Amino acid sequence: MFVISEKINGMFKVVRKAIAARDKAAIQDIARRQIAAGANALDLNVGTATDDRIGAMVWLVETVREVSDITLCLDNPKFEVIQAGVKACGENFIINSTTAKDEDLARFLPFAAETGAAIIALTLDEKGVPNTVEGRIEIAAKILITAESAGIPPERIYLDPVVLPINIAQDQPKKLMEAIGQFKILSSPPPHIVIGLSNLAQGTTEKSLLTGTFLAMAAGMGLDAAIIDPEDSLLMEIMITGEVMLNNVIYNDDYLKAYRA
Ligand code: THG
Repeated sequence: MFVISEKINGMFKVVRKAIAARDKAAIQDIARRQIAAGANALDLNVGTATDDRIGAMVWLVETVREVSDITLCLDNPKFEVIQAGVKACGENFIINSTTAKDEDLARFLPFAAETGAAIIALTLDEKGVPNTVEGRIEIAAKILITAESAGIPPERIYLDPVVLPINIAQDQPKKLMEAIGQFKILSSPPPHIVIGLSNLAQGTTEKSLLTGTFLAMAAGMGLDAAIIDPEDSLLMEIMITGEVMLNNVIYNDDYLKAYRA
C-alpha cells in the first residue's frame, strides 16, 4: 500500500495556524513525524481558510522540500494552485486531483502529460458523485480513455472512487468495494486506486476501527494507495497485516517489525 500522509492539511487547526503565521518549524515537524511513521508521500492541502491559496501552496512545498525529497501530493481543486505547486516542487509530485468534468480533464490531463506526473482523478463529473457502482465505472472509463488520448498511461492514473462519511451514507462502502474491483479490470495494465480514507469517519467516534475495517476490505479488492494518518498505529498494523494476507509481504512472527524496518 502506498501511504500518503493526510496531516498537512489546513483542515487541521495546527496546520491552519502554521500557514497563517508562516511557521516553518511546525510544518516540518509534522512532515518528519509522518515520514518516520511510514508515509511514502505527503498530501499538501492549504484548506479553505486562507485567501491566498497559491502563496500558501508554494510556501508549503518550499517548507517541506527544505527537509525532505519525498513525493508531494499537491491537493487542491484549482488548476492555478496546482500549477504553482508543481513549479515550486520541481520533481517527485502527484497531482491531487482532477475531476471527470470536461473542463477539468481538458486542463489537468495535458498538464500531467507535459510534466510526466501521476494524477489522482475523482470519479465525479458535472452531475456530482454517482450513487451507483455503474455510475462510478462509467466515469472511471471516461477518465482512462481521455487520459490515454492525452498520452498518460493507466499506471500514472490513480482513480479515486470518493469515500463519503459512514454516518450520512452507509450504503456507500459496499458499493465502493465493488467499484474498486471493477476499476482494476478497466485497463491493462490496471490503474492505481486511491482513497481519502478519513472521509469515512468524519464526525464519528470509532475512527480507527471504521477506517481500519474499510482499509482491509478495500485492499482485498485492489486498493493500492490511501491518504491516511500513518501515526494511527492500529490502522498501520491493519494495513501491514493486509499486505501479508495478499501475499505481498512474507509472513514471519515478527512481520510487523520487519515491515517497519
Ligand atoms: N480524495 C483525495 N484527496 C483528498 C481526499 C479524498 N484530500 C483531502 C481528504 N480527502 C483527505 N484528507 C483528510 C484529512 C483529514 C480528515 C479527513 C480527510 C479528517 N479530519 C477530522 C474530521 O473532519 O473529523 C478532523 C479535523 C480536525 O481535527 O479539525 O477526518 O477523498 N484524492
